Parts: sequence; structure tokens; C-alpha cells
Amino acid sequence: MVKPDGVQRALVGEVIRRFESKGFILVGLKMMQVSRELAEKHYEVHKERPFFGSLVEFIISAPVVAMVWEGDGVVSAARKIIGATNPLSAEPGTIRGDYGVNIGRNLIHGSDALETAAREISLWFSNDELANWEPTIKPWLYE
Ligand code: RTP
Ligand code: MG
Repeated sequence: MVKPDGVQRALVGEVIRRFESKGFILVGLKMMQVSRELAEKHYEVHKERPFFGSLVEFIISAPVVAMVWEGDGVVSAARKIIGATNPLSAEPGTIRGDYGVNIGRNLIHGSDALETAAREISLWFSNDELANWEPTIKPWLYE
């Protein structure tokens, strides 16, 4: 999910470009204004953390772009492409490392495990919003 700061800074295309160029397959994409209920459910695991309130306020403050990417090892590879949570520690070449300076404005969220991804996809998308397609490029990406 490109967070409100990423959308406001016009980095949506850059984020999509990085995932597309890597070879992952886009199966869901939408811009949305997140409800408080969805934001709280999404970040439920951080409910007791001191930053929970401000994080939820931030996520609902302006539109985000939610997306679903498919491919071998996509969850862990995506987190590498995204970079460390704190953009100041994130490696150059990662999205957060190249574009961010503050942990509360780290541009993008990525699911941290397959189970979390499944949970988040069902929270954010309905089935008819997900494309079921086989790109013809696939044999050039996977042997
Ligand atoms: P995300 O869930 O957004 O992909 O980020 P992450 O896994 O790298 O980081 P996580 O530990 O899940 O934290 C979720 C988001 O909360 C904000 N945060 N603020 N002020 C703080 O100390 C602090 N710690 C975390 C960040 O925006 C982080 O992405
Ligand atoms: Mg996380």
C-alpha cells in the first residue's frame, strides 16, 4: 500500500514501476480513502504501541493506493525492495532508502508474511477486484 505521503509526493508510479520491473505480477490495484475501521483493523497488531493512534490518523488523512502483487517469494522480496522500517536506516536502492527520511512517513506498507498478506488482501479487496490472469511474459520470468 502506498501510504498518504507516497501518494502526495507522486511516487505511486515509481512504486509500481519497481515491482513491475522486478517481474512481479499485478493482480489488484485501487486508490481509496481508508476508513478508520479499516485502518484500525489493518494495524491491529500494533494496537498497544505508542504510535498506533498517530499511525491510524495518518493512514486515514488522505488517499492511499492499495495493490496486490503475485510471484515466487514476493512477500520477502517486496520487503527488501521496500527497505527497513526507518527510512534513515534503509539501504539506498530501496524505496524507503531512496525517498524517505522519517519513520512515520515511510511511504509504503508491505505485508510481512504470507498469512499476513492473505489477511490483508481479504481486508482490502473483494474477490471481484482481483484479476486472475497469466501474463504471456511468464515463461521469460520463470523456468
Ligand atoms: P509496514 O507494516 O507499514 O509495512 O511497516 P513495517 O512492517 O516496516 O513496520 P511495522 O513495525 O509493522 O510498523 C508499522 C508502521 O508503524 C509506523 N511506526 N512508527 N514512531 C515509531 O516508532 C514507529 N514505529 C513504527 C511506521 O510507519 C511503520 O511502517
Ligand atoms: Mg508491518
